[in-house]
Amino acid sequence: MTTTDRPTDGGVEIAPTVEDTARDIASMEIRGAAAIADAAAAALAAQADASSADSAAAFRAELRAAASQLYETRPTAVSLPNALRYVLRGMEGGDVATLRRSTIRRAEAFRRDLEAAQDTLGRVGANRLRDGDVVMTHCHSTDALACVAAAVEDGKHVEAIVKETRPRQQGHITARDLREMGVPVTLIVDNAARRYLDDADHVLVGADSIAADGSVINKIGTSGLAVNARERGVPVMVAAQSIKCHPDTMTGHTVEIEMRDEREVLDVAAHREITGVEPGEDAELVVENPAFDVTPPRHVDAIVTEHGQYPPESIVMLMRELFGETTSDPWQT
Ligand code: RI2
Repeated sequence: MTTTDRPTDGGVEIAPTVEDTARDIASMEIRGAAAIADAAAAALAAQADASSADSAAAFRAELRAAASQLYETRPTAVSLPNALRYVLRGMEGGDVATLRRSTIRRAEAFRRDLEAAQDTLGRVGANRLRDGDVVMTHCHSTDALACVAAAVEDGKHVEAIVKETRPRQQGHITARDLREMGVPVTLIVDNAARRYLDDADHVLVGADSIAADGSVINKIGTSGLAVNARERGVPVMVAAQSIKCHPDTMTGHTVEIEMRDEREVLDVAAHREITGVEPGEDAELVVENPAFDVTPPRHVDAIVTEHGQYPPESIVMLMRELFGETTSDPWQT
């Protein structure tokens, strides 16, 4: 693609990598809060690298437009705006060459820190797992799996009960990753979770966002699992790097829950079978597909981060340290 063919956003040139990344995040080719943040930072670096801006102001405008496009892809995982904010705040310099260098360096630092944070939190989380423990997982979280990986590295025998996680069945990815670690896996349908909780020592999940009051926003079904786990006396452990902390919730904002396409739940053929007509033609059949839910802090035992383990009600202390009072979105200025 030549420079003149490139898609533009409000007259600003957007690099093809940014377009591709935005599309892949929206379609969930790239998914998982940490992977989304990593890809977004890489896309901003690609934008900086590809930029043909002829002034510092034009360069900054390009980066803001790229960040805005990435931001619009999915609303719930705060790791995405946190990544964009981190990279844009590191843009420094009065000329294009310096701006380019600082932006790329900042994106690289973000990606390195992300990986290191996951390793560190994995070691913290592993301390909660004893030799012979069984964890029950929901969806696919690389932060949660890092805890199991570190426990296995420590020589502990860990087994897993893996919920398949409708509608997209990301539990299959979890089962694959765990088997690669040598962890024995029992795969169950979501509806079997309560029955199998009696065999589990921990519920271990990730998070897309953590609110200042300690609420955990994670894949739909997490809150029901946590309520059942509490009733069964099984501790709920949330593995979440600090980039999952949602700064806006410190000032009273709520986290938007993404509603995804109904065809993830009911494909066209199944829809036809039920209604006899095409999707959208029977106004009385409504299919809802929320991607996430909110687990209140009283149903969570510990949030494990790279800064240590927190009771959910104390996570706000970490958030104050990390974010101070600033929660502005630099791509909107
Ligand atoms: P890591 C995923 O969301 C799941 O809800 C998972 O628990 C969370 O992101 C965190 O994943 P989705 O992108 O960052 O599959 O721990 O909708 O990998």
